[in-house]
Amino acid sequence: MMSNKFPEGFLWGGAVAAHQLEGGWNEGGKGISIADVMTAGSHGVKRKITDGIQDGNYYPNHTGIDFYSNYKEDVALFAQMGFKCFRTSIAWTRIFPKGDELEPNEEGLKFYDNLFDELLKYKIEPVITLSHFEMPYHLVKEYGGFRNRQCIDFFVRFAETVMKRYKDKVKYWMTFNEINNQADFEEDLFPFCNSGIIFNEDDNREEVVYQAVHHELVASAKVVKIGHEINPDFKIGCMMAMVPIYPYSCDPEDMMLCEEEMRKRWYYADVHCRGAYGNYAKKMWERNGLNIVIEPGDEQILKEGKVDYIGLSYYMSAAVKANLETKANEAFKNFVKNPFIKASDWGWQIDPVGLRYTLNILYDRYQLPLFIVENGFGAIDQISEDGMIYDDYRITYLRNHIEEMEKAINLDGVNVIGYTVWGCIDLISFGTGEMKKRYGMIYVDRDNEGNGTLARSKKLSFDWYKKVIESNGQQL
Ligand code: P53
Repeated sequence: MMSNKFPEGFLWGGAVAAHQLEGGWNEGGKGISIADVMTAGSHGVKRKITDGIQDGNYYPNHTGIDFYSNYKEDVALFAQMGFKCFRTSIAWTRIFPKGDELEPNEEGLKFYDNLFDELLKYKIEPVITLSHFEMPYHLVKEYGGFRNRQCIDFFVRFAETVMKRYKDKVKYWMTFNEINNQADFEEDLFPFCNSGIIFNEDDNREEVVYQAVHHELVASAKVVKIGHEINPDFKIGCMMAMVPIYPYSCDPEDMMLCEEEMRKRWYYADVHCRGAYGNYAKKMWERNGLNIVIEPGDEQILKEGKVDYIGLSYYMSAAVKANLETKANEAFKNFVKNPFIKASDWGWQIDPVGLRYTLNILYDRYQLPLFIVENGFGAIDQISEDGMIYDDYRITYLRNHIEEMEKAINLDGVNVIGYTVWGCIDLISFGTGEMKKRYGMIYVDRDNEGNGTLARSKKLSFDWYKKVIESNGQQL
């Protein structure tokens, strides 16, 4: 057997986001977040964003899986699996319920004190995303979300407050989750969740989004700088949704299109990691006639706020083809099925080798430590007669991806510092709001309509992952 397959101290663990599991949406002084006005959808049926909370709608994130009251039991299960780290986010609305207050909500701060203490009790390192799709809804209604530059200050105040408060409890931070999702601005969901943007009919969507993105990149850079002043040991990262794009064929046009699609990821990562926009970004503004306001001093801020590592999610790859006659839709017009790989029930194309490829291109480009903070398999789980869930398909998915990550580390020399399984405990799907799209190694008794006891139980993957961690990745 090979030894030292994974570096010592490798951060194995699980990942979640506050709004997808906490529930307690109006408890402890919490304000309404953007996730609280999103209804449930399903594969092919979009979630609705309602104008405030309206009677007669089901809002799955209001209850989540009630981690808010159940966190001790859940953390104990994570500890049983041997987690070295646990990634979650801080609900901004627990700390600043409306977002524009000057003083934080002590009860919200206390909740995360308790959660982090509970994790640290088991030597589980908290890994914290500051904004995972949940800005205060008040900032959306009153300020227009991140299209408004004032949100930079609100975000910085929030970040500074929690970084000071938890400076001895949390070392790993990330600023904005999957900041690049909003590159698909034709969809309402992504700009809303990333930036709190609700479009008006006469908006130039592209300009509105890239302006908001600029504000977020400035806010992120400011927070990186301030964070390092609060505690020089902090590791502060960005977070990228890495769906690598392949050219459908060796047609040079396909290759060039692929390059252009990849810029929808590099655009963000370049600023986070290199401290400046890429050459192609400015050309894109020019060509598309976008007026992006960059205030004096912004470029300096970006330069001084480069991240320490890159957090990334990886679920699937995609392929593009030039000169397609029929286009899927505006946002994904050049996308085609990859005939070499299979897709999940939700159409996500499963591609473990794509993870090795992704780690390589990211590391080559930025030479920064990489942290895979999301990887996992959303599937419909069946409870067997003996009460067990035999999720061997999930084990296969995770094993295949971990094997490719191992190759990136040992064959390619990529510096990967950790790996957290997305939705280690079943939770509300972000994209569809469903419960039945499950990722967990821990089952939660709750269905799409909100029925169920919320009881927790272990799936087959629970003991499997425990062994993976115990053997530091040698036993897969
Ligand atoms: P759900 C698209 C592509 C890659 C990751 O997603 C994505 C998305 C958005 O659907 O989102 C991340 O729950 C996100 C999590 C989310 C997870 O992937 O739609 O950071 O909040 O739950 C899985 O199956």
